[in-house]
Order: sequence, then C-alpha cells, then structure tokens
Amino acid sequence: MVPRDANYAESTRELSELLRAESLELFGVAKAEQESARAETEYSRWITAGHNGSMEYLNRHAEMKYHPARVLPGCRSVVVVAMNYFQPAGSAASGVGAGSDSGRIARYAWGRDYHNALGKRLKRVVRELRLRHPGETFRSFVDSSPLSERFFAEQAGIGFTAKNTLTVSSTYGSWFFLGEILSTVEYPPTPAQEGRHDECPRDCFRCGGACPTGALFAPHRIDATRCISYLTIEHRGSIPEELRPLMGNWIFGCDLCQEVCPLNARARITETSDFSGHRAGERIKLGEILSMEDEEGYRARFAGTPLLRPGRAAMIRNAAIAAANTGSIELLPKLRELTRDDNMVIREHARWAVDQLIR
Ligand code: B12
Ligand code: SF4
Ligand code: SF4
Repeated sequence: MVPRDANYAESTRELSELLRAESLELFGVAKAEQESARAETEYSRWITAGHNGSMEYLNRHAEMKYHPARVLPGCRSVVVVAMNYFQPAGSAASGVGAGSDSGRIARYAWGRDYHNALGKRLKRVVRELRLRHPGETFRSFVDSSPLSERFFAEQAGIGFTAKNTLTVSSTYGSWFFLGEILSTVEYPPTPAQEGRHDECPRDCFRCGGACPTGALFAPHRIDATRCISYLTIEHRGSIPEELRPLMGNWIFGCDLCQEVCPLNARARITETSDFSGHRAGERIKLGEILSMEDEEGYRARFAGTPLLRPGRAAMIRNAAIAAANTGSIELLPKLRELTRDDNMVIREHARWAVDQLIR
C-alpha cells in the first residue's frame, strides 16, 4: 500500500515510471476534494442556457462533474494524464491534397481513435497498480468521464484554461488529450507552481475572431450548439440553415481556435505512432463520402478512427454542406442522386447543397 504520508517524489515515482513506460510523459495529481463552487455555478449556468444542445449526458453528469468521490467511492486523488497529438498541416500521408473538393478533418482525428490509444495505455497502468496495491481502488477514464477533465487538469498543474476554453500546457500548447486515473490512494498533489504560471495575453482574443460561427462568443465562453465540432460530430439531424454557410469545408471537428493561438507556437510533434499513422488523414474527398452506400462500408473504411462516431448519414450531411461551401459543382450529379436518399437528413442537406450550387 502506498503510504498516506509519503513525500511527493517518493510516491509519484511509481506513477511516473508506469506512465513513462506507456510513453505518457506529462501528468499531474489533483486532490479529489476541490473548492469548486465557482466552476459549478458556471457549469450550471452553461447547462441552463442550453449551450450543451443535445448532449444530454452533460446535464445528467452535473452532480458528478467536480466530485470524483461520486464517481469512485472513497476517491482521494485524480491523476490527470495529457497525451500529445500534434502534427503540422500537410503531414498526413493518406490525406488528399488541399483541393476545393476535399473536406477537412480536425487534427485529433487524423490517426487512431484516442479513446483506444490513450484508454488502453491507462488501463495497463491501472492493471499494474491494482496488482501492486491490492487494498486500493483505481479506475481510468478518457473523455467519457463524467468529470470536468479540464477543471482537474488545471488543478493537477497540467496547464491553465485559456480563453478558447481549452487547457493549454507549457509543453504541448493545447494539442493534447486528457485522461485520468481515479484512486483511493492519497497521492501528494502536484505543487501549484508547476504549469499554472501561465495565462492568455491580456489583449488577445484571436480564437474568438477566428471562430466562424460565433461559438466562442466571449473569452472563456462557448456555445457548443454553434461549434463546428458539435455540429459535425455530436449533433444528429438537421444543422440550422444559418450556420451551414459558416462551416467552410470542415466535415469532422474544427481546429481554427487552436490554429490561430500564439500559445501553440510551443507545440511539439507527437511521437505516438497511433496518431501519426494517419488512418483517416487530414482531408477526405467529398465525393468519396457522398458515395458511401451503406453503414457497413462506412464502418469498414473508418474502423478504429474517431470518424466512426457520427456514422454515414451525418458524415454525408457534413460533406453536402462542404460541397456547397466550396462550390464543388462537379458533385452536383451525386448530390442530386442523394436528394432521393431514404434518409431524411441526407435528402434535406443534399437539396440545400444543390440549391446553393445552382443559384
Ligand atoms: C462536451 C465537450 C465538447 C463540446 C463542448 C466544448 C466545451 N468547450 O465545453 C464540443 C462538442 C463543442 C467540444 C469540442 C471540442 N473538444 Co471537447 N469535450 C467535451 C467534454 C466531453 C466535456 C466538456 C464539458 O463538460 N464542457 C462544459 C464546460 C462548461 O465545462 P468544463 O469545460 O468541463 O468546465 C469548465 C468550467 O467549469 C469552467 N470554469 C470554471 N470556472 C470558471 C469561471 C469562469 C468565469 C468561466 C467562464 C468558466 C469557468 O472551467 C472548467 C474547465 O475549463 C470534454 C471531456 C470531459 N469529460 O471533460 C471534451 C474535451 C474538453 N474536448 C476536447 C477536444 C480536443 C475538443 C476539440 C478541440 C475537438 C475538435 N478539434 O473538434 C473541440 C474544441 C472546441 C473548444 N474550443 O472547446 C479535449 C480538450 C483537451 C484540451 N487540451 O483542453 C477534452 C478534454 C477531451 C479529452 N479527453 O481530451 N467538446
Ligand atoms: S472548434 Fe471551431 S467552431 Fe468550435 S469554438 Fe473553435 S473555432 Fe469555433
Ligand atoms: S488565441 Fe489568444 S485568447 Fe485565444 S486561447 Fe490563444 S492566447 Fe488565449
């Protein structure tokens, strides 16, 4: 059992060794019990304003968001782990060129699904910790956690919450995933001075200026229902017509508020082959997406990538919008065909795209 009063260096050495063995270099520890009144108030205002849209689980998770002991009874520590996924534009081998008939994919999805890539690493660490400390409980999460990962990342000294609402670290910028291990072990928290010494330049709000849909409507404030990431990945059904022309050629997620951020000058290229394997790539031909005939074909094409999440119909919807926004008139025959598709969402977006292209 890890001694409850062990000093910082001693009791984090084991964590550090196990995480490093999984190529996870950046982690920090936060106490499970935190002063969270302000964050909770902000969170409930956010939900009440409807900024979560159809992500109903965020409402259901509200009670747990800042209270790890409600997720793992007896939880004393949250070990927050960051995994770098940055690759510069133009580096995705399987991505097609930047032609007008291609749709953009957010960086985090160019390679393997991070839920697997980071999830399997944390699971192996947890398995080892359980063997070594049979009296204690350990549980890992990636993204699916009902906890506010960024809140605990900040408490664990990983970085600070920037005006684009993302956590920025002094090592990776904002291009990293978060995952965590909840434990009944009382690990000493990472000292506050490590990683929390930074903030956005006072006069900067470049991220807000670059956000095409106005989702980042004020510093630290995001309306998820206007965010291209939400619209293309999380949202099912029809995309509001007034937002469609603002979405450009993004067909899966969006990176604009990170690409313009001066703090990302510190980004380093990922060494994780999972993300540099380019399974989905940086861009995909819109014609390829529009021609996907069934869910099985779609699943086979994007197996193991985050692109599985929205599924075929939502991706065809996204590609139809991008085709209209990029003036891809060569796709008109395909889009006309899709106006007769069985799926109502596909039909409606194909019709809209045809109207945009012929007017
Ligand atoms: C829902 C969700 C989304 C939504 C909402 C985004 C958002 N900014 O909240 C949508 C679908 C839009 C989205 C988009 C993206 N997401 Co997302 N998302 C989540 C998820 C599942 C929950 C976040 C949440 O609850 N949001 C609601 C807000 C209100 O709560 P919160 O951010 O957790 O808590 C904050 C408030 O309490 C606030 N707060 C506290 N005190 C105060 C005081 C004041 C004055 C204010 C204003 C706020 C405030 O600070 C807390 C920490 O930031 C997390 C994973 C997780 N379980 O946490 C990933 C997560 C945040 N997403 C992630 C990523 C990578 C993205 C994208 C970059 C993907 C992409 N390229 O398309 C974009 C980025 C868009 C953006 N600018 O945020 C990463 C972020 C990593 C990082 N470095 O920060 C996470 C952590 C997933 C992961 N495991 O790696 N996402
Ligand atoms: S991801 Fe894109 S749409 Fe969403 S807040 Fe950032 S810039 Fe705006
Ligand atoms: S663009 Fe400027 S304001 Fe926005 S997150 Fe980066 S440093 Fe902060």
